[in-house]
Amino acid sequence: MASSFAKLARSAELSGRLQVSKDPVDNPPYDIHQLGDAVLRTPARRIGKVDEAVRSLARDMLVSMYAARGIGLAAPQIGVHQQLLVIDLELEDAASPPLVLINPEITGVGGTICTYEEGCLSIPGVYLDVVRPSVVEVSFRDEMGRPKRLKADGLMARCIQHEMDHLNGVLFVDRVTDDAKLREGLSEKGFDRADVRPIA
Ligand code: K1U
Ligand code: ZN
Repeated sequence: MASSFAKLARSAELSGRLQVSKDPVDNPPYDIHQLGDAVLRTPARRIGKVDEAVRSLARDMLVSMYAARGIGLAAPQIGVHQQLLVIDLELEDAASPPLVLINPEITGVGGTICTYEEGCLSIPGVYLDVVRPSVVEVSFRDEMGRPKRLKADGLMARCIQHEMDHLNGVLFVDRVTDDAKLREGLSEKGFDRADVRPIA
């Protein structure tokens, strides 16, 4: 059985230089902005050079995401308008490296059009059905600036599309078609329906 240290070291090796603990901390580096805050509606800019500053930001985003017990986080959620997002579907597995996507672009969608109940760290406590393609292909740079391609399905495909929406100033509630459920879900948690920008 590998020790925790060995698992973390392997994780760091696999994920470049982004070794962070997945244990939630009490004082994360960033607060997460909530629905109604204009920063969530500002499109993110492409990142030029992938350097230590970008890796440091990605590290801080991961710590903030683990603290909030999320599986994804996009830079605009912490008020940073850069095309950077992090995803980790294996919160309980220290050996499983997180995914860092820089300047991601969707190069294809497929599978079926499926419905899934989404949540968002920027709209805590609200979980509503959203319809999206079940498979997505994405090109991006990793934390070392290496060009990558990924074909994802299931929760990973869902999370990539949700996080990429954040980079364009779009929130999952903008895609909810059941307006009664949307109003009810938002008002239960004290959010304002007027802050939703429905996708045409
Ligand atoms: O972008 C975010 O705010 C993160 C969001 C990602 C996401 C969740 C569900 C569907 C699509 C995208 C979250 O992590 S919300 C928290 C959540 O739903 C969750 C947390 C831990 C385990 C499983 C789900
Ligand atoms: Zn979100």
